Amino acid sequence: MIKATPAGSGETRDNETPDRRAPTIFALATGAGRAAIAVMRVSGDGCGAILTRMLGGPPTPRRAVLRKLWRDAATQNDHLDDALVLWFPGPSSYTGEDSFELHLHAGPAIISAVADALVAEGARPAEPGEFTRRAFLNGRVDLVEAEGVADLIEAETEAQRRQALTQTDGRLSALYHEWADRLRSVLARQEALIDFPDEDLPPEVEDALITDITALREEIAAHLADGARGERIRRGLSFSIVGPPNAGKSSLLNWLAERDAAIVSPIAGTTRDAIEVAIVLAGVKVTLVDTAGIRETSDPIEAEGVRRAMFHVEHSDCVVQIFAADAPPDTETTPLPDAIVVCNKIDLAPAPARFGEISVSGVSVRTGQGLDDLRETLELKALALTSGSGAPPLTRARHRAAADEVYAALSAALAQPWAEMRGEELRLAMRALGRLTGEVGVEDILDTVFGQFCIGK
Ligand SMILES: Nc1nc2c(ncn2[C@@H]2O[C@H](COP(=O)(O)OP(=O)(O)OP(=O)(O)O)[C@@H](O)[C@H]2O)c(=O)[nH]1
Ligand SMILES: [Mg+2]
Repeated sequence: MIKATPAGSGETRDNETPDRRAPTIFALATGAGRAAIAVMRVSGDGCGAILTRMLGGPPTPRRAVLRKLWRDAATQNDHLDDALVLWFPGPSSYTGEDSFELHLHAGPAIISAVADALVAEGARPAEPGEFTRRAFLNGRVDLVEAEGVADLIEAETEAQRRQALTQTDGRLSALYHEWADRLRSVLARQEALIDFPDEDLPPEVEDALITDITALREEIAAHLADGARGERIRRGLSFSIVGPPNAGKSSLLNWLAERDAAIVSPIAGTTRDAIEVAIVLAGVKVTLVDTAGIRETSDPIEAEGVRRAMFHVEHSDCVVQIFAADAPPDTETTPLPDAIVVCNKIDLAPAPARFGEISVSGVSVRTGQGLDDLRETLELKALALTSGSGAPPLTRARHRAAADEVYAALSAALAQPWAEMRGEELRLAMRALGRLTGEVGVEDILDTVFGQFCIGK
């Protein structure tokens, strides 16, 4: 017998919709501030009635029509605005519910009068993310796609925009769904092994099962090991500029940032704090960090600056190690691991070709020599840190945690000699994957079991 354990079902979207009625919500879809047009978005069961009250009736679905907007169209009481109206009856709307958009003149008095009228008709202001949350609850998007919508709105750079699109258009979800399909098939076969232990199932069945679990586990491991590429694109990279005092760290930061973000002076020890500036390199968001010159010092403030500089050496995605041509490092000093090494002030003295094993980029921030080449080197580094195989990358800590869990459960399944125990680990993996997209329940697994093996006896 297959035991229909209800575990996991409490984590599906079902528990969020005990009430079938969707209260009507509204929000400005456009930003606040002076503008020509403001778009008011409304969604929920009351939409049809509101359109009747304010327009005299819903217009043709999905067609933009210009209408007079009234507090009460029947009595032609209180003309609010002339608006472009779009009516999206459910379920084929963004939220899956009846919804409409009002393209209003963006005056603050118009917006608040329309909001008042909507409240008078029983609607309430939407919570943050509530439209997309409803889209998820109504099965219009899965969790991963919903997160992609948030990222798309947040996207500041080319790389972030492209990555968010792979999420909203379902490419990342497709990958997770493909894993779920394979896991479901493995689990179904595992259930068969448990249910028919005495029947003559050929040993190849179990061998193929182990092979499939191993293959899926390796694929998830590769996805996890993908250099945190997606998370890096999302939050941006950090590059820190470190080196001895007066090397020209702040000068280089200012040149890359194209503004005087940090104070430059001939006094050694000018920069005492870490100064962060956001720039874009090859379409990737990069936070550049200028740091205090690293040296022995008895000044407690400067010493704290040096400590912070060392922190950034440890925690940056890339370190730009810089020294001045007229004050090259002594033979004891070694380059920082994986650093991009820069020799500045080549207007004063020639740059050495190498520092330890690393080749040196010679520049002069004063004359501009070598700076374009250095920018290109930094762009290539930003690209290298954020590009990978064609597969859509993992983008969030939540996905990483779930994928880690799936990986651990599959590893545990492979280590299990007992079929029953292996089945339990596979179910754990399935549940973790279900949490990722927010949609796999136990019924889902049972359907596949019955469907594949005709167990209905
Ligand atoms: N000749 C020459 N001087 C430069 C060059 N780049 C920077 N300088 C000068 O070197 C001095 C130190 O520059 P900063 O950018 O403040 O150096 P820093 O590494 O930030 O120094 P601290 O903040 O003290 O650690 C300033 O007087 C700059 O004008 C260069 O390429 N050539
Ligand atoms: Mg400085």
